[in-house]
Amino acid sequence: MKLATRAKIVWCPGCGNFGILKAFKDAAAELAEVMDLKKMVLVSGVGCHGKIADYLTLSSFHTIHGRVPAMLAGIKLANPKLTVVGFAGDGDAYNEGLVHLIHAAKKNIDATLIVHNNAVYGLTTGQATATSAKGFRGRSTPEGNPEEPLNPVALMLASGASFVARGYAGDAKHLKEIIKEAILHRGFAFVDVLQPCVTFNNTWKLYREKVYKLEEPASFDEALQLAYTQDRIPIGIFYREERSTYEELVRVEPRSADVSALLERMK
Ligand SMILES: Cc1ncc(C[n+]2csc(CCOP(=O)(O)OP(=O)(O)O)c2C)c(N)n1
Ligand code: SF4
Ligand SMILES: [Mg+2]
Repeated sequence: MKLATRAKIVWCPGCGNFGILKAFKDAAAELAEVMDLKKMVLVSGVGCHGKIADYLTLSSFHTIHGRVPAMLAGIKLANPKLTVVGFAGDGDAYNEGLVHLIHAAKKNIDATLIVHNNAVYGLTTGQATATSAKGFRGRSTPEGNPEEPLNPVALMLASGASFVARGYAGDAKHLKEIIKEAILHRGFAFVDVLQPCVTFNNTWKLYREKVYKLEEPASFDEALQLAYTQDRIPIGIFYREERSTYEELVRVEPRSADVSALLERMK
């Protein structure tokens, strides 16, 4: 299946989003051997990251700012047979829509969420987000960001996500493997991706120096400890567990009889 659309890619040259697009495309191409990509639905949020859905031929829904996790939950509840994958920005997921993110993890919605974490509001030209570094100078913080950044991996572990990972846009091969595992995971799979924004928060050098790959940790406590690693930045799968998904607990059944009756009435 051809995955690239004819849409012109409008991201700035050198943007980390290119690595995420490549990793996802390669993951989807490999997953096509074991699943029907026509039953995959993508959801993207508002921001530079949101354009990713325009560059992929898969079914997609471009939702409003911060609501990617809520859309994933709604789509999965309406039709549990679909595989749902969301792309959100850090401003989108960790500021505007943080409550939706926490509850999707808590409920263990069977969905994957990939967060393009460039630690800046990119599309609106460089304001600080929840993950911006202390001291970050941008449009809303000309004197330097006074806050400490949020730790998304620790937050998702504490919120109950059953798969928690961090990838790096500069290592598309490694990220592809994480994305494949996340999509195959049954339950809420969260992937925070370190994504340099060359225009408003160029972190390529920092990540090149600090990122290292993890062995998969054995326990929740170990994962939490790793989430707080200082000085270096671990990437890989921090934690995964098997537990009932929200859809299973609320017993959503495809209501085929009702749908047939409805279609009959519409004739
Ligand atoms: C409810 C709402 N608030 C604010 C905006 C304005 N807005 C559009 S894009 C954007 C920044 C998006 O930043 P992020 O989610 O980090 O994505 P990025 O552009 O960095 O990929 C904002 C604040 C909006 N469209 N809707
Ligand atoms: S502004 Fe930043 S995030 Fe947006 S396309 Fe350009 S480099 Fe990428
Ligand atoms: Mg951003």
